[in-house]
Amino acid sequence: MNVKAETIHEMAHIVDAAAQNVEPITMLTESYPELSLNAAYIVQRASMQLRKARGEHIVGMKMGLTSKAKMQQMGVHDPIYGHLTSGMQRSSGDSISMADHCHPRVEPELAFLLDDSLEGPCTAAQAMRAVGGVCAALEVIDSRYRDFKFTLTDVVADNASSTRFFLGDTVLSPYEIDVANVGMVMSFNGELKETGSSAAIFEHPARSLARLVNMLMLFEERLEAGMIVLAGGATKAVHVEAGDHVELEVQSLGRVELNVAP
Ligand code: OOG
Ligand code: MG
Repeated sequence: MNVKAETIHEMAHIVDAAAQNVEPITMLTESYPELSLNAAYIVQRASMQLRKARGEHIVGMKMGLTSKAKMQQMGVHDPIYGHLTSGMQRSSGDSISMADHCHPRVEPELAFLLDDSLEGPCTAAQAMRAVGGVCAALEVIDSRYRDFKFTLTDVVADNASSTRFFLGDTVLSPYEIDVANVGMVMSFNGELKETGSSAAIFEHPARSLARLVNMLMLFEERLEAGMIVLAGGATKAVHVEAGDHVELEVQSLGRVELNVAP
């Protein structure tokens, strides 16, 4: 990494301010062409420090771009991870406000609740041993980049577009359901929008979890017991508008919903 610490902090402030002020920015790689993928992950961590300084704490992590549908939609073909903070977490049925977002989209997801810590190297099977519960999840993403367009490096620096996430109330043991292939139906205002299966997430969402753990090895980090991990959108993300009611029904795991304030 040959980007100066000072420059890392400058970039972290830029993405953080864009999120706080709800003002889309041009891609960091346009102003900082020297930004590498690894340095972008350092910018992501530096931006989490800014959130921590405001009282948020890390509650988990998310994988992104883990399904073909998502990769095609964004034109980015490598999986990425981001951090989830206490400030991003909402309960099923809560509302988001358009005023807090540039151009929000929602994604149907599965969440893993970890009973044990996990460190790499690790396989999907080993990763599943640490999972105590699985639940349905809706993730709201909101790129801080203009027109929701970015390179792999840019989206990583922007904490993988994370903004809000909602977990369903039904938590089952991973042994009670076929995690590899649960059906997912996402509706807007009672009208069907996207259907899919957890199989779209790396063919098995546990592979997404293992991939995350292995990616964290570069930073000598691990996942801690109690963390929430979002495995990635099973379908493409769909933009929302004021007044929308979004509902995700996941086979065996029930429903998770959110409202976009009118
Ligand atoms: C990046 C975040 C992708 C997912 O589930 O694939 C993501 C983006 O598309 O803005 O959260
Ligand atoms: Mg997602």
